[in-house]
Formats: sequence, structure tokens, C-alpha cells
Amino acid sequence: MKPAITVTAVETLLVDLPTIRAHKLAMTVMHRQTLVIVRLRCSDGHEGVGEATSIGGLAYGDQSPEGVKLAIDTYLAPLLIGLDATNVNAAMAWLVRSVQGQSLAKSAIETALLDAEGRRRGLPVHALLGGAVRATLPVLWTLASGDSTRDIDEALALIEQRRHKVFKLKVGRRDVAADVAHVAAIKRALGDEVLITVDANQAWDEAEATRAIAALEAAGVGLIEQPVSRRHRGALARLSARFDVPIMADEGFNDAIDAFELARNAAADVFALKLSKAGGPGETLRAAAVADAAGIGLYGGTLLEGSLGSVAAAHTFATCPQLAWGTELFGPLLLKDDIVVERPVFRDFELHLPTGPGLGLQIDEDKLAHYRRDRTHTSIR
Ligand code: MUC
Ligand code: MG
Repeated sequence: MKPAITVTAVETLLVDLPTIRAHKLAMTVMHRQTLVIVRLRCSDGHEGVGEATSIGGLAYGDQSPEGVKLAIDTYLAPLLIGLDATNVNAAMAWLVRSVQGQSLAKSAIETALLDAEGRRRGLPVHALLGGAVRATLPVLWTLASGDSTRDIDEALALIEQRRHKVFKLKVGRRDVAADVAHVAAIKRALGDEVLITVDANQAWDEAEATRAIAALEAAGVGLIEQPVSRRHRGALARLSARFDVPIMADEGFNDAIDAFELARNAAADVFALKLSKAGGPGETLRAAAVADAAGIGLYGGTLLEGSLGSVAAAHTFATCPQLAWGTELFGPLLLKDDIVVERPVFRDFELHLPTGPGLGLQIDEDKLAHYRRDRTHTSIR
């Protein structure tokens, strides 16, 4: 029997937004962010939007915005059209069975399905995921200008504005001694009250990581993120066992199966959840449940998504019973401009969940037209 409400059209477009400053990571320097926007239309007239990003094209991971668009336009959109728009789990199971990988594309599509269903039912996305256990989420800020003095000034201003009080520093671009000096200077300037974490984005080998983490721990750093290659799980496990400072898996952790393997091998103390890595909210929450079962702390990560992607993550993370390490959902704040009418609210060190149906955000059509690169539309013939 044909479902009553079906997906009738899927549109993807690339949007390029400038960043407020250069954002320097171990593997790339960002001056802009590209959003892949997915707009999905349903036979009852409801529409849903989703978003996917990468960092520096293919510099960070093996999926690019252009590749996400191609995967959706060529393979995923034709599979989606005609499906029951109200059954998100069934639609995602079909896509997961039919297309290998493509977690970014799948995440954007699942978000769009949830946004449409939320609008249809008059419910926020977190309610469709079982309900939020918190209305606001703590959000850290990444200091990544590359300059210690500028980073300290940036942090002090953000504390003063009550926007952020936890800071993540990007390391791994320079040698270990220079990175340690940079981090220690910032930690000294900000004092004991301010939690400093570092993210090496896989830059070190095990020997470098051992030297670096010992010095960073002594300097008072509170969390070390993905010090070694995502593929070197044995090294990650040895570092986790060796040091008191908690070690977090980011690039080395995607989904529930990774969560199980990492937990089984005691390879990390904390997991960075990201919708983009898991392939959407559903698999993110399955991975979170495995972490909970293993007693592993959770952190709400980002691929520096814009407002739509960050708010989709916020709805998802808000339903996690445990989120011991807070979040880094500051992506919208790194962008000079936005494509939504009302930007998400960051106040008193927290991101406040929008309360409207679906994601609770509206696209600003003029801004979208201004920043968009191209567009493809797949619909029922
Ligand atoms: C990452 O690896 O964590 C998150 C914050 C940031 O500045 O970069 C990202 C990616
Ligand atoms: Mg990271």
C-alpha cells in the first residue's frame, strides 16, 4: 500500500559563508565554511531542512561538501522519493542498506526528515527523539588563531561576555615544544577556574604524544582529544592507560560499533559524538547508549556546522541522559553571517534550544540566494 505522506522532492545546494577569523587546525586553515543544505519536500506540503559540513574540503576527513551533494543527488535522493515521509527510522534503514558510507549525507537527510515530521506534528526535534533532559547545553570555544596573545584576549573577552568559560586549543601544526609553550601560556593567563582542553587532530605519533601529553598534563590541561591517528587504537589505549588526564576519541570514533570496540579495549575515557560521523541523530544516540553502558563520558562534538546542523546536534545531545563533558556547538558563532532568520541563542555560557516545531529555525531565502554556489533538484516526474 502506498504511504499516505511521501517524500516528493529533494534539493541540495552548496552555501559558502566566511568565518570571523582564520581558524587554524593541524591539517588546514579555514577562512570560510561550506554548508550542504538539503531541502526535502513532502506530499502533504511540509518541508524539512538538513545540513552537512566538512572541514577544509577533504583535509579533515574523507567526505567533501561537493561529494555529499553528488551522493545525495545521484544516489540517495532517488531512493528517498516515494518513501513514507513520516517513518524516519524506516527511511534511514533503507538508505543505510542501499548506500555504503556517506555519513555526512545521511545525517543531513535524517535531519531534514525529522525537521519535516516535527513541523507536521507541531513538535520540536528533541521531542521526536524521546524528549530533552536539558533545555540548554554548555558550549566551549576553540581558540585557533595561532597566536597566543590574540587567543588570550579572545578568551578573556568571551568570559566577560558570559559566552564561553571552557576553551579548546588546536595543536599539532607546530612542534611539540612550541605547542606546549602556547598552551601553557594560555592556561597561566586564564587561571585555575578555566578548563582548557587540547585537540591534536591525529597529528602526533605515539612517542610525540607521550611527550606532549606529559607536558600538557603538567601545565594543567583537562582533556586531550585525538592525539594519534584514528587508526592507531592500540596507541590510544596505551596513552589512556598511561595518563591521568582523560583522553577523548574523536576522528577514531564514529558510531555504536566503534563505541563498543573502543570501550572493549579501554581505548579512550571520553567519546566525541557527532551526527556527521554517525550518519544522523539515530545512530548518534545508539552510540551514546553504548558509551553509557560502558561508563564512558560523552561530549557533544561539531564539524563546525552552521546554525541548522548545530541545532540538529543540540536537539540530539539534549536527549542524552549523560553529557559529562558538555559540547562544542559554537559553529554558528564562527561564521560572519547566517542563512537562518533568527540565529540560535548563546547566553550564559550555554546554547538555548529553539522551542518551535522541527529544528525551530527558518531559512532566510535572501541570504540563501546570496551565499549559495549551485543547486540541484530531484523530484517525482
Ligand atoms: C574537531 O576535530 O574537533 C571542532 C571544533 C573545532 O574547532 O574543530 C572541530 C573539529
Ligand atoms: Mg576533534
